[in-house]
Amino acid sequence: MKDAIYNRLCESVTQRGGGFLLLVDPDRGELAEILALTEQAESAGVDAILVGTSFLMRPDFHDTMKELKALTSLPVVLFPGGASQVSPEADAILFMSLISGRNPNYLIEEQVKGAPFVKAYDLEAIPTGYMLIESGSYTSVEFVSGSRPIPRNKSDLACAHALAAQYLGMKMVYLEAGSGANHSVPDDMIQQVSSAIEIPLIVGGGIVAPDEAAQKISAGASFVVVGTRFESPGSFEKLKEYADACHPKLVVESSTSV
Ligand code: 1GP
Repeated sequence: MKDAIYNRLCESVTQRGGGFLLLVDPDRGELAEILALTEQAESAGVDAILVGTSFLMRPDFHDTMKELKALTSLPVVLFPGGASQVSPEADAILFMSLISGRNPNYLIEEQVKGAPFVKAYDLEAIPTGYMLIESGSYTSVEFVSGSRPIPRNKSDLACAHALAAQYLGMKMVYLEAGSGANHSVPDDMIQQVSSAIEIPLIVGGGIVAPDEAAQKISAGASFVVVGTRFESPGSFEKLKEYADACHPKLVVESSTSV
């Protein structure tokens, strides 16, 4: 199996001390503005673009993917809510199973429907254990997936799920509070899960400030994902602030070199 994008992402964490992934949700916000921001993402320090949504409503998703791919040389990685979001334009796909839920549709059914397309499009698949964490609001992913989140004070349960993902051979674990969540994944849970596993940990949902992103990285997240913050007009400066916050090694290097 191909692993160039996975290796590039891991390398980035080794060199920069963490990674910052910008999420483009094709169904949300002012798409034209988000695409314009995508164009500046590489120079702002973003490590990769994720594209996906819980429930796709745009009929022109594949055209949007084409447009987005033409705007950036960063890896474009699918973060699909289902098999209909597998696109030949992407470089890779987080091939996820919603392991915190017990709904067979999101544990294996959508994956079986999508797998032949991943092969046909020759996409790099990054097997990822996706876990929904209670976030103080009823999120789209919770509604669409028909699955209940892990309680936010039950880090032991989160660790057991993350370990199961690792032992099943998954290459990443994603702790998801849900897009636009009231509360992001607790730092304590991030600490415990990242100590328990040996594979990279992605954390997203409800992260609304660069300081908060930095906190998730210092708690043990390998990558932070931010989407909603950039759906209302974002800026290059703001994007760079988040990227810097997620790259503690780069910040230390640049402050010691002056
Ligand atoms: C959602 O984790 C991502 O799947 C990003 O969440 O939109 O809240 O930044 P936000």
